[in-house]
Amino acid sequence: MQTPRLELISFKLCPFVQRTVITLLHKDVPYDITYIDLNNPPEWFAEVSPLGKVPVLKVGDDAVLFESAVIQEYVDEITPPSLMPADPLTKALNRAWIGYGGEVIMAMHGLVSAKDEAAFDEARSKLRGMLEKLEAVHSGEDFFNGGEFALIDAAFAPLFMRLDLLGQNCGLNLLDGLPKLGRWSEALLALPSVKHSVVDEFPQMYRMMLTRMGGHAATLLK
Ligand SMILES: N[C@@H](CCC(=O)N[C@@H](CS)C(=O)NCC(=O)O)C(=O)O
Repeated sequence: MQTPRLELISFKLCPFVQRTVITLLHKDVPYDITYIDLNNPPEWFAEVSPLGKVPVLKVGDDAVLFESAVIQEYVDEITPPSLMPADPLTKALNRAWIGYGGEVIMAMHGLVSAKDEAAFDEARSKLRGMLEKLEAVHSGEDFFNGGEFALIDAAFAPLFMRLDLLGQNCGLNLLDGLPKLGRWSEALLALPSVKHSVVDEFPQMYRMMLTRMGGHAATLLK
């Protein structure tokens, strides 16, 4: 099956966009990418993006998809074989945990944007509690379901890339004592489709973003 023309509207720092890029790279799907600055979006963006958010995937001439988990599944479905588990129950559970992954990403955003130490400590324990829930349901192998990379792994990799940077830049080691997630993170961050899913200057941009946010995390920068 020939894939339609795909254009991804991206913001370089967005973890939800990155889910899509990892899926596209992993499946070797040709696509165009257009970067916007979400802090100063171009006028056309409001017309294209139904909710004013990225990612948005333009498909062919007219269609527009939004919501990262839905975009990931669409890309996966038009490029068989699927990266979703075949068993309906496992597939449904993966979808549920992918949804949870979005909440974990937002909790991480809450941590890096927390204004003072008290808010930061609260956000850190919330995030840590969410990570512990994941540790409890993870396979313990390289990937969420076992030894095979699946769509859920693409959905979580952006989280681990940022947790890794928070460790390097701020000394925050949120995966300490969570061996399954530690192994998962290592396996994901070693994949070419994950490594190449962000621009080369991403680590510097992420650091600058922490500074710009001016929250408690910025005071921890080394
Ligand atoms: N649930 C959405 C979340 C997307 C999202 O929050 N994107 C952020 C950037 S990382 C955004 O566009 N924010 C702009 C806004 O909320 O106005 C998804 O999974 O695609």
